[in-house]
Amino acid sequence: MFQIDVTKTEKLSEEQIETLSQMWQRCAGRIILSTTLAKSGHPGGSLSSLHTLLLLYAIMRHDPRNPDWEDREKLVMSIGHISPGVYAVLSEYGYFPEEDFLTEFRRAGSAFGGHVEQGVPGVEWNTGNLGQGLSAADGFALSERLRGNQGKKTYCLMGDGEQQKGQVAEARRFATKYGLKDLICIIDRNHLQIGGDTEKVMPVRVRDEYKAAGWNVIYVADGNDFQQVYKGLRRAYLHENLDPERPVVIVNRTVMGKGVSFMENKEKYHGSPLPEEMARDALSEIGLSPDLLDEWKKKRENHPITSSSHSFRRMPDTKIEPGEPILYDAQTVTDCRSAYGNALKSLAEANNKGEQTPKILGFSCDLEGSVKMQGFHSVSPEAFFEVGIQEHHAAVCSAVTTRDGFISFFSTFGVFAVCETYNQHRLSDQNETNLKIVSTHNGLDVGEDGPTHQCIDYIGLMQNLFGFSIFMPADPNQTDRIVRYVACHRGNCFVGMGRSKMPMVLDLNGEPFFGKDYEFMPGKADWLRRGKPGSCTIISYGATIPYVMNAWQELKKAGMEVGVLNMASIKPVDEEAIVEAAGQGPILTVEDHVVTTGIGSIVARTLAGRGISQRIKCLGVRQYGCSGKPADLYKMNGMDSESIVQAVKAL
Ligand SMILES: Cc1ncc(C[n+]2csc(CCOP(=O)(O)OP(=O)(O)O)c2C)c(N)n1
Repeated sequence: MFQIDVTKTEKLSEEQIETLSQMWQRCAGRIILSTTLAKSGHPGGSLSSLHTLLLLYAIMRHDPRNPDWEDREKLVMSIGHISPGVYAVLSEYGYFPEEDFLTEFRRAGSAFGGHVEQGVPGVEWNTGNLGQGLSAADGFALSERLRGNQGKKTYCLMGDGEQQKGQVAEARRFATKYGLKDLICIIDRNHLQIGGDTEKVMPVRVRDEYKAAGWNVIYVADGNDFQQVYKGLRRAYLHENLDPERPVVIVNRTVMGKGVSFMENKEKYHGSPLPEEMARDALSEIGLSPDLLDEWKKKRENHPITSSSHSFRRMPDTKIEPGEPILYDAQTVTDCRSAYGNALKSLAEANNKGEQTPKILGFSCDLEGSVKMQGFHSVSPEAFFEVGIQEHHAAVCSAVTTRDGFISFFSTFGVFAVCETYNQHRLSDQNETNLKIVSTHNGLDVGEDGPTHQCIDYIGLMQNLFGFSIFMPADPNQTDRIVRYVACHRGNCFVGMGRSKMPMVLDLNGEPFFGKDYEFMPGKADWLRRGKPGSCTIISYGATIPYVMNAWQELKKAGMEVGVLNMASIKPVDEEAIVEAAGQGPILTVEDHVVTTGIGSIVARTLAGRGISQRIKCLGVRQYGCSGKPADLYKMNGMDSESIVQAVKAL
């Protein structure tokens, strides 16, 4: 494999340049072939950044025969659309045969997708949603720093149009604040994006912005010249005449479509392949046979898909000690977020304290006190990250660290943890991360802060993300057990809670329902109260449970013994319990959530899917809330205890 030792090689030799030029020729050919054969794709940026890509893999520590090698350095390809360039170079370095790429690019079921994905060996992070890559690189660089891997680099290749995204600024600041000095970012400054000249679409003073954020800035006047690009990379690697404590950005001035005269400096080729005739001309100009096109066309026609878009890199298994559960007694009245904070602190004590490298990380966005992360912070200061009001960055960065084996908790209010950052979670989910979103302040239960702060669509949104579980504890005891459960079990999950203090859920003997022997099980609902045969069942979760329990009491007084089913595990849901409830009698769902997209619809879908006919009434949020006491807001929406009683009586 072609490698250059930057510590020993001051400048490229003629021979090295010759080798690189030959590699360039083959890769440029693959870029043209793959996009023309697929009749789609992004050749322009692939060609403008090809010199950089070839040199990056020459200086990086990596092993194509073992893409999961623990000691490898990582490169995040923030501009996922230049997949033809990335696949061309990875195959050049021996990660897979060029045939796999050229015959499968953009075909259904193949790993060689239109934007880079981890299914392709050598790809570290799926991208495509511009602006998230630097956050991902920050996350990988942070993991290295936490492991004490001083000097081990993390690289990120970005576009210049991409610099317009606000999240890039968030990631920049984070890298400076947390001293990610081994992070090297390269910007492909071809001055073009889909809409044309970057300065016309939206001017960005790229170098000034990085400088202002405290980064070292290197400018390479010709980013399509191997010697110049190498010098820039070497200087960044060695921090030559640079602040050794700061990350480095290299701005490479390049040419879109470089190497094919009729593609150069044309924004059209950002995302358009060449028609076949022009592709033949391009191959000739590159110095390759134009016949290659027909040869590969034939091979592509006969080639079955052999790569798999789901063969992801292995993720380290981290053993987490659940610690001693905290039991809140029958008289305690507290909020679930305090129980979360206490559980997280106890997890830090059991897993981070005295360890050289912490296992559990915590990320907050200027709401440490409100989301109760202070305990975790005090026990484990090195594992706590105050990201500021930069939720998009926090969501991605925290998720990325989990790919390196950390168990990361990301906590903020529901509107920021879910609504603000939905697309970030979506991409992390596609990257099969292991993020624990613990979100406080959900629902009308937020109260006086009003509708901007009342997240009423957390289930509706999070249930769309295939890899996420959704858990909504009914009280502080259940919160404690759920938090410990999610810390110890792999998978993305959302744990949501309201804001208010609440009483413990008690059994008929007046003891905590989620007592000493309680263990949380996903997909298992809790019968808080069993109803008489033929009676109605109230299905609810989270902040409405105290209201439901009051209603149960009132109904009992009136001689009606209804069932109460707590659905703490919304996804996966306990279908059998729903079926059992429907077998008893009618169902009333009660939730602090938009009434059409929460548990009510899940129950209806479950029963309809099984062909079970039963009456369902759904109580929930029917319009944006307003400022006020949660109890008053519940009353306004017809979901307070009295309304629940009335609804049951009417069923
Ligand atoms: C968040 C987001 N918005 C829009 C797009 C659509 N898009 C794909 S590439 C691109 C332009 C990127 O420009 P640049 O970073 O300069 O890359 P280059 O054109 O040089 O390849 C846009 C707007 C996207 N992928 N992500």
